[in-house]
Amino acid sequence: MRTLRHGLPLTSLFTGAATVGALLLAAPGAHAADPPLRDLAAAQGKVVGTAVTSSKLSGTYADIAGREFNSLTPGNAMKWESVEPSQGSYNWSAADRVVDFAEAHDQQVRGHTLVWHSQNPSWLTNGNWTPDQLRTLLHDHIDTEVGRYKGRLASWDVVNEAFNEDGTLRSDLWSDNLGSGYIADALTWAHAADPGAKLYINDYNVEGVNAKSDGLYDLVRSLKQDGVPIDGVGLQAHLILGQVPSTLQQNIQRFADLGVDVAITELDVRMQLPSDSGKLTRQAADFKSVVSACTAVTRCVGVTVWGFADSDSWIPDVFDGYGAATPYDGDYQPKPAYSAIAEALGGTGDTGGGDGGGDGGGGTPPEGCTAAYSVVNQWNTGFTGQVTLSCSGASLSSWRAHWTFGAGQHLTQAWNAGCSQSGAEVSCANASYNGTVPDGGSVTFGFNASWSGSNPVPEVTLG
Ligand code: G2I
Repeated sequence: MRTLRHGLPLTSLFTGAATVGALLLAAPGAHAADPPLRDLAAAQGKVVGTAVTSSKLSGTYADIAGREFNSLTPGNAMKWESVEPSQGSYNWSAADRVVDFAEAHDQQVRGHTLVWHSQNPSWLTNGNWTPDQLRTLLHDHIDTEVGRYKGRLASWDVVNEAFNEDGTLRSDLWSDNLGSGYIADALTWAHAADPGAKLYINDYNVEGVNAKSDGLYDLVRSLKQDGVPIDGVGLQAHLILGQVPSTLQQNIQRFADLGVDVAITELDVRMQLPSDSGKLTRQAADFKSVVSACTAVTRCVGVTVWGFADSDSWIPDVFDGYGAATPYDGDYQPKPAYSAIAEALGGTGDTGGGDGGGDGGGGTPPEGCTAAYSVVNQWNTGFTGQVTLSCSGASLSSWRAHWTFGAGQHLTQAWNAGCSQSGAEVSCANASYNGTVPDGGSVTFGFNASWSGSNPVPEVTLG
């Protein structure tokens, strides 16, 4: 089955439950390290997403993006200047890559963004258009882009950053030429192009109750009253260390009470560099309070971070002397903020020593220990599998499991084990926290893989 566009992938809910169940079965003394964030989030009925840079989707960056998140937002790839750099000439390659990657990893996509004052192509901003021409250009842009991805995106940030800090409408290309009605028009056109996508209006500095969020609130209320297709409000949440608004949850709740969903769409928490352990601890608390504010409100669908690693963040380029704003450092090691997100999503905050690789093992496996491979869920291009190691009358202290994929299947991610694939041969070793399979106990690890044609079940050998 495929990702449900309006909710969570059922597969994630299922694998989340399965993973947690497996951890409960772990050996006494092994600490209950958390499963990936996406499994924790799915078990809460929430989305945990990240903005991604399309060109970076390989290697460790791709491994983390696929393993930890159940939603992706293209950071730049779907903006007008990216998709139509010269008039009538489209380049979808970066955007397609994100959408393809998401589908291969059973992730939602949040489209970003259709109408904005920034990152528009110069042919558009330098043109001398009449209002009618501009309206047609905007309509055609929305129709073309939303239509291209019809049925594949969960949501769209249709209108981005439409407000001034005092809650009045921003003066820009759109409002200056088309009046305030451009917002309702954009939503209506997007809905016509993909009636299934959830349509959002998205802004920054609207996380707490303030003049700007009041302006947004009034607009959303009147759009709802007028029957304009608006489904949600995006609170970007580009925050400063120690400055999570105290009214965040109250603000989320008041939008929810208008009958729209709320998403935290671009969370980061910047600090003055260099970072130190005190700042990282404070940052973790900030991440935790934002995610907790979302989990506390039913209609808050989830939280997306604006880049998961400090090396992929916009902050140092724009705020001189600031950075370290994301949950992973520049070497892709999880920071305290990562554990804090896990905790807010119901986990223990124990990362189990990081990136999940096992550390060897081997030897002849004792008789009495067996491995059972099963396909937990399968969709048109991929599947989730799991392997359960069980011992009876014997035990394992560090283990490896091997199999051969018989029909071109290819591993894309694994959890609760470190796995690699060479040709058709897959080899998995225990993570740091689940190397022991006690007498009478079991350990389960899981993986996602691609398939086509057929997906036969291989035999797994231990040792
Ligand atoms: O500015 C932060 C975010 C605020 N809310 C809307 C988001 O769409 C916005 O994202 C950022 C991207 O993360 C940056 O990557 O938007 C920036 C532009 O406002 C993006 O920066 C631009 C650089 O300024 C350009 O020099 C660069 O060519 O990214 C471009 C593509 O890499």
